[in-house]
Amino acid sequence: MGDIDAAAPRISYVIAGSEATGGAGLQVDLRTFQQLGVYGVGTITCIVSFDPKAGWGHRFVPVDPEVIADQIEAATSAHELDVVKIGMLGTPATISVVADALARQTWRHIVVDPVLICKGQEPGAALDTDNDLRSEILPLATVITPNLFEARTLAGMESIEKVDDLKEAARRIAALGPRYVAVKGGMELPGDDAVDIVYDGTDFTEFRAPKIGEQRVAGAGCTFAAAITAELAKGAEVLDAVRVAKEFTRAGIVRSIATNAPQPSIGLA
Ligand code: PXL
Repeated sequence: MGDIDAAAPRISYVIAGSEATGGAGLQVDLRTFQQLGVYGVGTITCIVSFDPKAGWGHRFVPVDPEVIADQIEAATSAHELDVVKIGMLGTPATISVVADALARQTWRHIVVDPVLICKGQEPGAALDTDNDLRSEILPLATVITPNLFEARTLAGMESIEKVDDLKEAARRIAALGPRYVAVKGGMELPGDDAVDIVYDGTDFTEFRAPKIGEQRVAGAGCTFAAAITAELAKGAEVLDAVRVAKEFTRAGIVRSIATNAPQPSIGLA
């Protein structure tokens, strides 16, 4: 005890929102890092506290941009960080401070989970946030992991109903600058399987596994992107990281936890 561990663990960094029930956001990201054997460091961008008195609606409070910058300064000064996941940012001011901080060093991998909306926000503010995310953060990404809603929004498509639509969305989102696009079909894409498509600008790789249950599970998207991040931190190639992340997320969904909130929460894989 007391000695510095020469074989220190790999570190994964996450910049994301706190979700107070523990079912999504930074809490899920850090649990995922831990389960996959990497040391997690986190910066909080906003605080989401669902309101049980009002149908579990979103209450959203952004963290002051200066406090976000301070957290990033502390984390990046204490550790040699080179792999980061970006989760919910929430406001144009947050996007701007995070984009500036990311530009201050080189990163081996930036994984972006493009969390576009929070129901507690004004629609106009949400549109500005989407546009800034598209122009300031997406081009920096090694991997971006949109769900169907986010893929429709980012690709400007009215509907995504089959695997070919996932591919078209991936193609259009790749044109915004990320190196790999992993579009998640999830529960919503019709069919018996949960299908994900990864596009590297040239080739498509399809991942599929039978759907589990009928209900969306909170935190699955956060887990998927965090697991990709952890695997990349350990040195995996992107497609291998996605393969592990899909299996890991599926295992968490199988063990999802019933809560008093409307959706079950992802469990430990
Ligand atoms: O699952 C998307 C998500 C990500 N991050 C935070 C959230 C949510 C959904 O509620 O609250 C902080």
